[in-house]
Amino acid sequence: MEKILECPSIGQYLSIIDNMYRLGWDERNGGNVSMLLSPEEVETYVPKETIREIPLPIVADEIVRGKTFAITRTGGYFRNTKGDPRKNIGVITISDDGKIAHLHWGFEDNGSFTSEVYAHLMCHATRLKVNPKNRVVMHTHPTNLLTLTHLVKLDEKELTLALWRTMTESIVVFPEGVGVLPWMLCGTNEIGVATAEKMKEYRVVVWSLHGVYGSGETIDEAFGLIETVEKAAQIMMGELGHKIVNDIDDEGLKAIADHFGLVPHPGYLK
Ligand code: 2HA
Ligand code: ZN
Repeated sequence: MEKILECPSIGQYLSIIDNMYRLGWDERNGGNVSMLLSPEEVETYVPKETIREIPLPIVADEIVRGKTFAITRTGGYFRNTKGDPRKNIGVITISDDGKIAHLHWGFEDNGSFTSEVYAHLMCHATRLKVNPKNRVVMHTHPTNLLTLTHLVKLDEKELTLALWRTMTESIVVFPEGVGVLPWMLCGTNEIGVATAEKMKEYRVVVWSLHGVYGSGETIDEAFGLIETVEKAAQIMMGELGHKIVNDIDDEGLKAIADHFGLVPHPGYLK
C-alpha cells in the first residue's frame, strides 16, 4: 500500500466520507472535506515531490501557507471516494505566496480540488486563528437540517434555541449555537468570506437551502458536531405540525451548561 494510505487520519477521513454518503447526506458529487495534516504526518506519509501545480482561485491567508491538506476532488462522488482515494482526494501544500497548491498525491486523471476551495481555505484560516488545533473543515447536505431551512425562520438565536431544546446533547455539543447564512450562490468567493466570518463565532454554519459547514480538531469531531445538529434537526422535523408539550426549558439548558462547565451563547437564555 502507498504510504499516504497508511496514515491513520487519512484512513479515518476516508471512512467518514464513506459514512456520510451512506447517511444520504452526499448525493452525487455533493459535499467536500478538507483536513490539515500535522508536520509529523507530512514527514512520515506524504511524498515530498510536487507532481503538479494547481493555481488557487484566491490568495490563501498567511496562516495556511506552507501547510498540507487532504481535500476532496471537484466532481468526485463520496460514494466512490473510499474505493478509489487516489482519484477522489488530493494531498496539497499551499505555496509560500498563497497562490498555488503543490499536489503531492492523488487527483489522478488531471483532477483538481473542490469548487468550494475558497470556503475551505478561508474557514481553515479563521478557525486556526480561533483554535490552533483545528484541522478539519467539512461541507455536506444533511437531509433534515437542509429541509428545516425551508420551514423555519432563518434566525440564529431562534434556530439555536429550538435545536438546543430538542435533546440534552445539543447544548453540550454546540454551546456557542449555530451560525446561519441565507441562501447564497455556492462555489464563490462571497460565500467563502461569509462562512469564514461566521466561523469566528461558530464551528458550524448552516447554508440555508443547501447544507452545512462544520469544523473541528479531528475528522470525528467535525462529523460528530454536524451529526448532532442533524439529529436535533431530525427531531424538529418530526415535531413540525404537532403541538410541542415537552421540551428543555431555559432553566434545564442552564443546568446542563453548568453541569458540563459550558458557556452557552451569551444572551440566548433568560
Ligand atoms: O462539491 O457540495 O457545494 C459539491 C457541493 C457544492
Ligand atoms: Zn454543497
